[in-house]
Amino acid sequence: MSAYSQELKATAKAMVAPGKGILAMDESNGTCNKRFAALGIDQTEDRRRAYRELILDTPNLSDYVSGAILYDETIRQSSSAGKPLTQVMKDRGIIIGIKVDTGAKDHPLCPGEKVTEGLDGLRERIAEYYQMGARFAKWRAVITIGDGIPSRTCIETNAHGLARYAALCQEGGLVPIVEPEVLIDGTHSIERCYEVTTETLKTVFNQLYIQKVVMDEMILKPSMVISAKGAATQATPEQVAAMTVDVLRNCVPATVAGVAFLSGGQTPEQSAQHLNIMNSTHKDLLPWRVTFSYARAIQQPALDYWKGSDSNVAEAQKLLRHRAACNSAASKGEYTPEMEKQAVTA
Ligand code: 5MM
Repeated sequence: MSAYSQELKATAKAMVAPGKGILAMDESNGTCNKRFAALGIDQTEDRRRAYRELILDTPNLSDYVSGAILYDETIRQSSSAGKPLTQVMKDRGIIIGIKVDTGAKDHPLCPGEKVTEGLDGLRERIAEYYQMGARFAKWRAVITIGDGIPSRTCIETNAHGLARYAALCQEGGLVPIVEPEVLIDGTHSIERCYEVTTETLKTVFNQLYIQKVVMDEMILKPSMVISAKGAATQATPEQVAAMTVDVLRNCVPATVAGVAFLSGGQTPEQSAQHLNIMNSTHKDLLPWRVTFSYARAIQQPALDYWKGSDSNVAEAQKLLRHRAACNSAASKGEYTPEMEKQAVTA
């Protein structure tokens, strides 16, 4: 048992408090720069800092968001006024989270597959992040569906990595967000996604058990069961919600503190709609709080509007808050498509 056990349980509970989700803003510099480049925004440390300040200093964001996942560069940065961004978060009532994996690299001997790295020195990095105010962490593993993949090797390696990471986090006082993402890329059917997500989650929870990870001191961040982007037939929102809930019920212990989905390339509206159906139609089947931990599905409209210009900050913050509000409603089963049409005035 971790010396931090009571604190971990309280943090995990707060992360998935009713009406709250977790904002993912832990894009590595490479990913952030790619998104900036697409909009003609300068790919500099200062613009990344300004963008992250825009997000974290959004008024009333904590009505909808419990915590935010940062990248290592961000947790060390300060606002334009010289206030550490971690202090901005504390002042705004947002729990500090940190991405601790060092990225998905080519999996040896498994063509087309990835293994997430970052275990070396992780105990020491966790201790430093805890000192800096972080109270939860994230590690993302990716599983690719394709011709003859995923391999059993890839699923096992990634599940083992996730479990080793989660155990180190709990030892060091950070609630682990365990993120096994089955990618939406490709042409596979929703049935194939169901099959692969089942095998992945069963393997991940077996490894978490072997590594003694405590269920009510962790959050699962899964992908939804969905047709691939290039699939000839696209499943309906009702099918996505029903099959996702079915997989979770078959694979995830009821004692897990919460489930917070990634959006994985779905549009902002789809991400909200799918989450909403799970929390309305299937509400009585869910033993956990089921919420969001989206990045693109919350940030994209704000980023598109901001375009790197300081004069656009206030309007971009409204767009960000609006998406957070839509997803907060979806986490309670109260989202309606009409919310999308409402003037963004809040
Ligand atoms: C799957 O990506 C995570 C959730 O984001 P979406 O809701 O957009 O799918 C996200 O937290 C991701 O792990 C970060 O953006 C970091 O990604 P990179 O590729 O920069 O490590």
